[in-house]
Amino acid sequence: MAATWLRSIIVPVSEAALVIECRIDGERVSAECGATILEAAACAGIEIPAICHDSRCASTGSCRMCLVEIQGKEGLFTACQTTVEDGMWVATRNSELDKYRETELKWYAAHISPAAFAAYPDKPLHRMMRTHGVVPAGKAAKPDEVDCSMPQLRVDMSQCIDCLRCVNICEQVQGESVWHEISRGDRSHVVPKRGALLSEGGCVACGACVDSCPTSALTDATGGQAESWERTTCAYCGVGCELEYGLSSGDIVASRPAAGRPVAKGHGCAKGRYSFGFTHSEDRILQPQVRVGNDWQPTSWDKALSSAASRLKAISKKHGPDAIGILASSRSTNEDSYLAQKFARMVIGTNNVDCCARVCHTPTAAAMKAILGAGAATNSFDDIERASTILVAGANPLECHPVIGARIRQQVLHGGSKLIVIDPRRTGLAEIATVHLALKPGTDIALQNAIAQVIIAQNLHDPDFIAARVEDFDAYAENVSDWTPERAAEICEVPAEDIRTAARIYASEGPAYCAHGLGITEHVQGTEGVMGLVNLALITGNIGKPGTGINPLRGQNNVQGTAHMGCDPGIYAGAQPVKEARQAFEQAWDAKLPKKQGLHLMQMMDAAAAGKLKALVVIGYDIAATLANESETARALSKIDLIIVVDLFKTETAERFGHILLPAASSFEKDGSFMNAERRIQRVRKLVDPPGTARADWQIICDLAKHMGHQQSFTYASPEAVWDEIRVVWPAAAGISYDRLESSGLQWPCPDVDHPGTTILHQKAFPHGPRARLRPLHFRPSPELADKDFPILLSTGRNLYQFNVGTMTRRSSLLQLRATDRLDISPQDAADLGISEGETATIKSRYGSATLPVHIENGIRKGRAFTTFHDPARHSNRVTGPHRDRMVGAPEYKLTAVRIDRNQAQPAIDAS
Ligand SMILES: Nc1nc2c(c(=O)[nH]1)N[C@H]1C(S)=C(S)[C@@H](COP(=O)(O)OP(=O)(O)OC[C@H]3O[C@@H](n4cnc5c(=O)[nH]c(N)nc54)[C@H](O)[C@@H]3O)O[C@H]1N2
Ligand SMILES: Nc1nc2c(c(=O)[nH]1)N[C@H]1C(S)=C(S)[C@@H](COP(=O)(O)OP(=O)(O)OC[C@H]3O[C@@H](n4cnc5c(=O)[nH]c(N)nc54)[C@H](O)[C@@H]3O)O[C@H]1N2
Ligand SMILES: [Mo]
Repeated sequence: MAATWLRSIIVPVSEAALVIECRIDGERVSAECGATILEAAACAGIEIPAICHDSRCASTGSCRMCLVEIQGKEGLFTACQTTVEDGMWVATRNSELDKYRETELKWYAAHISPAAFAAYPDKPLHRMMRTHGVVPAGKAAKPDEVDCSMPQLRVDMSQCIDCLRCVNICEQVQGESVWHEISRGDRSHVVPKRGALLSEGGCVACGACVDSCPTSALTDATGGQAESWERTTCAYCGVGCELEYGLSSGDIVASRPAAGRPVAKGHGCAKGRYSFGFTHSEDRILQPQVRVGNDWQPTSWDKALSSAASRLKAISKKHGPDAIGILASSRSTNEDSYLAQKFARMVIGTNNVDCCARVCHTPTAAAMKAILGAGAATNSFDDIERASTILVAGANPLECHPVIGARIRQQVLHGGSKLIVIDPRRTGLAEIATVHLALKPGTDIALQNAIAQVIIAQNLHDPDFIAARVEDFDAYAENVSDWTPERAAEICEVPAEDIRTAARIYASEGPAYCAHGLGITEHVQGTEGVMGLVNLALITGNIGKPGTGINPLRGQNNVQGTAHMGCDPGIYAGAQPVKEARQAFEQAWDAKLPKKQGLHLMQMMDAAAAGKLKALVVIGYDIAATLANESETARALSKIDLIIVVDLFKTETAERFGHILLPAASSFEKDGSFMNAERRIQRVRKLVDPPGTARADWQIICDLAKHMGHQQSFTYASPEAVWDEIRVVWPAAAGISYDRLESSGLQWPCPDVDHPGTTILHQKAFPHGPRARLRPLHFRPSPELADKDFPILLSTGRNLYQFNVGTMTRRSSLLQLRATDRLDISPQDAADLGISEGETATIKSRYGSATLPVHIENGIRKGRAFTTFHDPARHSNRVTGPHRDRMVGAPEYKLTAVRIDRNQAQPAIDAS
């Protein structure tokens, strides 16, 4: 059974369709079968006062404010807990109930100070008091009684009425259980666990308790009073949460989760809730700039665009169009990205176009396309709650996709699902896993082969599914037959018995949902690692059904969309191969399009290093800071004659290597759409004007195209006009109109306007036919080996509070929660190296070095280390190396052999 938070929303469609009729306060009300009186009344616009109730949590009925009368039944009933029945007559008000509520409200009002009442007029209890004419009569806290230990949350327990909504939502939605109820004197109190301060209680700044709290006991510490609220899609990761942003005087001042939306279901995370401040950061680029010597000079749009256009034309004339590359931004909209690849192909005349998907999930797209025929998640996030087993491979959703992490955790803790985690580190989900396979980095193929060996040897595969939907099973079975768990155990450094247990659970306790991340893809066998997961799903029948599938947790807000729009050298919009769809696009765009195979991002870097790439347009992507092997990237970039950067900020790439800088609008400052990790297209809405003269990417691309002589094909009235062109060239999105997106997102394929969208792919067949062909895989270790000079295997990734190179999150209060990158090492290595917590150490690889503060982490094994790349000043990528996925070129960020040296300059800090 799904957690309460999700249960109400993820009901089977057939049940939800049953409608009953009742009367509430004399009004005829239709409600869904199973709805409570409170919900039925709310549908009819009748508000029943309720203080302890939050629809995301189980109802406790403890405040008893929502008591109602039911005709023909003795006594009073809590509306939040009583299910409405067909023909039921309910009275929510009468003089007795009104009087009772007023008395109760007065009791609550005795805790509310007049100042707090005035300062937070929208808090539910305050609104209720105003409606019922009850005045505040409590005391305000003394300043030292207010807990501001978390920079995002203000805790003033003088205003707490012990409704326990914070306790419930933290436990039942976020799953962190930070808040606890204790008895003190004659009253119970709510306190953070472990310490007196919230920051000591494990708070992750998701803001759910603030959102739920009916008084001003818990409020946002940052931001201000909103005059209005607007809904849009979050600017950070590929989950695609919808949030509402509070606006005041043309600025964003607050944020809250949007209630009842399909992805986040009323939840959010630290970044969506508290990291919007970058929009009005003082160092936003407000005007185009050109480099003159070592300096940057502001210039007009016209001059900057004219200069960019004439220099691009000159380079193309002299060196040919393939001396130019375009990198699109996965932070931009589908509309922006569609135009970026149209610009590359039609205006420049090259297929050299790519985006950051190259470095994260292009291996996924390639592997899934090769076997299943579509390079995107097979299922939906709602399948998490339908799964009996969840396999999380090389992903850390509690930090990188926090709302999905929270849903997985709820499903495991309260929904009864088993959890298998494959990750070298003990991540938050690994802590609650049924089995945690803490493998040696880079050995997933060996592990997957052993899991398959157990499944087949123990006859746990699905013969019916294999017969109907799978090809080449015998060759596959033959290939894994000698991959005994004992053989893999030695390579992967995990117990053979755990491999057997994981295999048994995945194969026999289905439906099994697989979510994977960069721990699989960012390796020399990255594409094969995803193929390995697809193989396992196919032999166990975990494809094309509810609660199953292969579901990449895509990285940036629109990385799925940007690549799918054709920002990849091999495909046009709709992931249609250049080889097959060129003529169709030539017709649609009325232009001759390049045939030559384009360069992908890493090949562009190679071409630049060889002096062959002469110009690069970089839209919203800080390659200088984020590509692996930073010194090689620098060498390549410094050889490019013209680098045009389109960004919100002067990134490392712009600062060190750029020639023209064009100021872009953020997603809060433009209209458009994003595509999330489950193929859902959602609207992005302009909330505020861009600062200075900044423009939306789609406008910048059109302006540049016009300066290059392409007036007609780059004239659009709005992003909607661009989207309507996309719907024409990409038939699977034809049914997704902006009008339909107004109410809710839609998952492609959605070929016509009456189509509901597709939640599960491959239910009856694959795009290429009824069967998918298994891929036998051979484990070939990375050339990046540990030896006596470089004995520790470093992996790099992320933490909850910062996003990628921190360009946006470092310009928010989240910086206070994680100011810099740190090097996590095992207690054993710390002892061997004589390094204490907080000391700085130098990590040195065969490619470069970086200096970082050390954190001793119990979840890391001896011989392994982990760091992030969120602080550009730390240059973590000086350490990462040159190896790439053998099929699509993604860098091997997840494995570098290093030496760690205690920094001699720093005196040791006594860790005790
Ligand atoms: N807070 C936050 N959220 C983010 C981002 C961010 O920077 N910060 N970035 C976004 C982006 S662009 C992306 S692509 C996603 C990435 O999301 P994830 O893929 O979840 O993130 P990572 O931390 O890079 O790596 C995931 C896990 O892979 C494990 N791992 C390392 N090596 C191996 C291995 O050999 N095998 C296996 N099985 N596991 C291994 C690591 O220990 C780590 O826990 O996150 C997105 N969301
Ligand atoms: N060591 C190590 N390095 C890694 C990784 C790793 O795991 N380890 N992961 C890699 C991965 S998966 C990724 S995706 C990359 C991420 O690398 P980047 O994509 O460079 O990271 P972001 O910080 O997300 O930067 C996005 C840029 O887009 C800009 N921006 C935001 N919105 C818009 C917009 O609407 N328009 C325009 N024009 N610009 C906008 C921001 O200001 C910012 O400069 O890092 C990679 N680097
Ligand atoms: Mo990414």
